[in-house]
Amino acid sequence: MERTFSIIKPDAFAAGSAGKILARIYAEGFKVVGMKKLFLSKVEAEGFYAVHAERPFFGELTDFMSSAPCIVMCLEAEGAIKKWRDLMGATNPAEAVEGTLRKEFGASIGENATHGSDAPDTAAFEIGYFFNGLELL
Ligand code: 3AN
Repeated sequence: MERTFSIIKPDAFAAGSAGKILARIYAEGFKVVGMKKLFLSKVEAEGFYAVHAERPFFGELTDFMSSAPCIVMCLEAEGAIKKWRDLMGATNPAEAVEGTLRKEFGASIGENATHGSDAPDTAAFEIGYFFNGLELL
């Protein structure tokens, strides 16, 4: 079993899409090991996305992620990292295939409904950024 980290981003949460996204998560066979609703501060969003600090969209990205509440989750499944990224679809919703979450719920490359870890090391960092061990029992 593998764990990954996911976010229902502020755009999808504000649009009332969290329930539909959670239904897809369960339907695809993930176990929701940890889950909480948060309203990130700018500093918390910057810490989470520190790997993107030099990218031109860093300010826009962290403004957006701290603009409204979101839901953070730790998901568990066989091959969870790839499985969740496949379910999310391409970063740019315009390029995401039919049936993916970003295709259905994403509006733009910045406001793309969901986040998912891209590798085991980033999953470990991201899960640990938001959850302690007791919250993942
Ligand atoms: P992914 O989330 O699919 O792994 P990354 O790691 O390339 O994509 O980008 C991290 C996040 O930064 C994306 N989820 C997206 O919200 C945002 N992002 C990426 N590229 C852009 C861009 N050109 N303009 C605005 N935001 C972007």
